[in-house]
Amino acid sequence: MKLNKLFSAVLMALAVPAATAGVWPQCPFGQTDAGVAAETDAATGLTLYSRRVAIGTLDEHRQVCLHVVGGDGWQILGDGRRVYGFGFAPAVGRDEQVMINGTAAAQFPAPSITFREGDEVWMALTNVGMIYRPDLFDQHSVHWHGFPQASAIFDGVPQGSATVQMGSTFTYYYKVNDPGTYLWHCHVEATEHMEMGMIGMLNVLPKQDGQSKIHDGKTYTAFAYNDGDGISGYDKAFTLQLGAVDSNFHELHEAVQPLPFLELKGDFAQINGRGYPMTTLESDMPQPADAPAVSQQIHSVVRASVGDRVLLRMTNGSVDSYYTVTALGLPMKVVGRGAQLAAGPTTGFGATNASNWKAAGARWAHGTASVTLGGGDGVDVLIDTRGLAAGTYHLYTTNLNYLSNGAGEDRGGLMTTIVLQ
Ligand SMILES: [Cu+2]
Repeated sequence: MKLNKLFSAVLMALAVPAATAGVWPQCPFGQTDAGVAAETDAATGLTLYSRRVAIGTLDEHRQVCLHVVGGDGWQILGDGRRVYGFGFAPAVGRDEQVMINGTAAAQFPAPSITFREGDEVWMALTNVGMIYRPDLFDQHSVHWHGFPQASAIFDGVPQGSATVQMGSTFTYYYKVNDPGTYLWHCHVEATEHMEMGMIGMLNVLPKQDGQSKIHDGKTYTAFAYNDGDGISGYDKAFTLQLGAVDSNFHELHEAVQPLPFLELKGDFAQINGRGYPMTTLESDMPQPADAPAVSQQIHSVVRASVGDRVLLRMTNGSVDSYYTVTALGLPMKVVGRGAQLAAGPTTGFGATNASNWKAAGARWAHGTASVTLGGGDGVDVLIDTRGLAAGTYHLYTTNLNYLSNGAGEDRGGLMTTIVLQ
C-alpha cells in the first residue's frame, strides 16, 4: 500500500512537470490576437505571423514571428537513391507535439523565408534531436549569413553566441534593415551541418517595393534593392539555391561520423535540394521511407511570360564547390551581389575617394552570359525577356562534371528549365 502510494506520488511528481514542460517560442503577440496576419508558404508550410506596430521613434513596421525545428531526415537524390541528412523544418503544433511532428521531418533545403525591410523578427528554433543518430547530441543554431545582427548572441556562431541543445527552444531576434538575397544556416559544426542539409535561402524585400519606377521603358513596383531608379525592378522573382550532396558522406552518416571533412566533395549537384530532372517536377517529389512527409518541397522551374523581367535570386550553399551557371539564349544582367545593389558606396570613405569610385554610388550592374558563385555567395540576376521567343530554355552549370547524378553520365545535377509562355 505504502509502495503503491509512493509509486502514485512519483507518477504525480513526474506528471506535473510533464504536463507543464513544453516548447516555448517567444513572440510579443498571440497568434490569434486581433490584427495578426498569418501567411503560410504553399511549398514548405512555414507560417509567418505578423502585425503592424509603431513603437517610439521607429517607423510603423511589421513584427514577425516564426518557429522552426532542427533535426534529421531523408531526401531522394537525382538517381532515386535515398540518403540521410540533418535539416530544418517548420514547427508544427504546440509543446511536445512540436518534438513529435519534427522528428525525421527535415526539409531539403531548409525552407526559403522572405522578410521585408523594417521587420522586427522573432525566430524560434527547437532542436528535436537526430532520431536516426541517437549517439549524436549536437546542438543547432540559426545563422543569417552576411547579415548585420541586432546582437552577437543572435548570430548563431557557437564560439560567440547561443546554440540550442536537444529538447530546447531558443528565440532569435532580428531587426531587418538590409534588403537583399541571403542564406540562413546552422552554424554548429558548420561544414558538416550545412553539407547535411541545414541551409536555405533568406530574402529581404526593400522598402522601395510598392513605389512606381520607370526603367528602360517599363514601370516596376517590385525591386531587389532600394535602387532609386528601378534598375533592379522585376515582374517575377524566383529563388534558386545551388548546392550539392556528397552521397558518400551522407551514407556514412547513417552509421558513424565520417572524417576528415577535408575530403568532402559533392557528387550530386542540386538546385533547391534536387538534381535534374527532379528540379523540373512541379508536382510532389516521392516521399522518402522513414520521413513523415515529402522532404524536398521547393521546385526550380522558372515560369514567366515573354516581356517579363525575371529576377533570379541565386545563392551557392555548397561547402566545397564553385558553380558557374548560364542560361543559353537568355541575356543575364547582374544587379546585385553579396546582398548589395551593384553600386559603389554613397557614404563613408569609398564615396569620397575618387580613386575608388568615379561618383558616389557609381553603378557596376552589367550584362553577362554566366555568373560564378562561391560557397556562401549570393547574386541577383535579371533576365529581360522582351523580344525573346517563347519556349523552354535551360539554366545549367557550365562545370560539366556537375551535370550528372553521381557517377552516371546521363544528364542530371545542376540544371533546370526556364519556360517563357
Ligand atoms: Cu545544426
